[in-house]
Amino acid sequence: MVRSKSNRIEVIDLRSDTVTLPTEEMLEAIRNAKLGDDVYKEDPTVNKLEEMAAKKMGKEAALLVPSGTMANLVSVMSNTNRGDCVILEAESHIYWYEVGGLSAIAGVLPWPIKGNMGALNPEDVEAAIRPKNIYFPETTLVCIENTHNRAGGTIITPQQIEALSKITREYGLKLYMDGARIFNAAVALKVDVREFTKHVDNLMFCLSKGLSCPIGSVIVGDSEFIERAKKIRKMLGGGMRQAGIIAAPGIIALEKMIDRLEEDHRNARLLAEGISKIDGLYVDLRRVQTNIVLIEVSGLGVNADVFIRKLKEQGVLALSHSRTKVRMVTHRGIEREHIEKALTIIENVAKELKSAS
Ligand code: TLP
Repeated sequence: MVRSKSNRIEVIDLRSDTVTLPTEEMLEAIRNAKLGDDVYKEDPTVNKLEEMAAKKMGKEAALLVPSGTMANLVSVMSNTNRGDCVILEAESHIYWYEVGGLSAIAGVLPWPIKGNMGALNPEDVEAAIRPKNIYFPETTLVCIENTHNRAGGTIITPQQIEALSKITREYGLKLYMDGARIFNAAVALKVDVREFTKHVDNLMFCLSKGLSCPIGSVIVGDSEFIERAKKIRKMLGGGMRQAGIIAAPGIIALEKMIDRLEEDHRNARLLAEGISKIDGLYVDLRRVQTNIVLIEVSGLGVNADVFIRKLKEQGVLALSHSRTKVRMVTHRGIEREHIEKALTIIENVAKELKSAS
């Protein structure tokens, strides 16, 4: 069991960076936010956040939405017509974790392609574009994810995006980026985020992950696309009224929370390297590029759920990635000291399970 200096029982929550709580400054900003009705475009705080986000991403306009899932759905719908074919990575969040909204609501045909560490190969994308004929749906959109969650927080580099954009432009398709954690990618490569955004037509990023906001994601693109997105957001019930209470911490996130992501990456590296030394556990260190660590536990003779349950009994929380893989994510609530404590617990649990197998 983990105990803090004051002997309180503490949980080390490595399930996701979505568990981060707002800072005191964010709470204060919520309290003091100037508000209005955002459906009438009259919330000054939302307007300010959207302007900041568009500028930061080097695009014309932006739109605040309640969640990353809604951002992806609205964006897919704004980029396509019903019946279109959408190329996306086979383990992308849109395909895996968004309750099939792509087919159930957007009415498009997902065309998944296996990537390499999350990155789509341009030749594979080109080969997957359906030729125009009477039988085939029209391929109109390619989606990428950056960083790639299920691949382990891997970065799709600006060069890789540029190579894809050459194909999408040649064939007249749109290129969309689920950039839920795009600032993690930018901080890790020490480049301006626009290096990633300049080759895509539009994207979304999340405020409510490593950036620590309680709610919110932002869609960014050209003005025409954002106008369409606004209407679709309304149709889906995502038109919000005094949404400045969501935008206010978002402004602080963009001003102050980006650079500190580096600390999460350092902690993830520390965690990954520590775990890779533990008998029975395996981490592919090439994939540990940002704040996600994937751990293969089959060497302990158990599945992911058993390992996660044992860790939880000792106060360390993690999520299942697949039958034999466990995911841990670092974030603002996790300090170096927590990583050191977690490593001791992980090692003890691994020893116990290995000796029993
Ligand atoms: N991901 C969550 C879970 O849904 C798995 C997490 O804990 O990582 N795109 C990407 C790449 C994401 O990782 C997520 C959230 C979303 C979109 C959706 O964001 P929300 O949770 O705000 O709907």
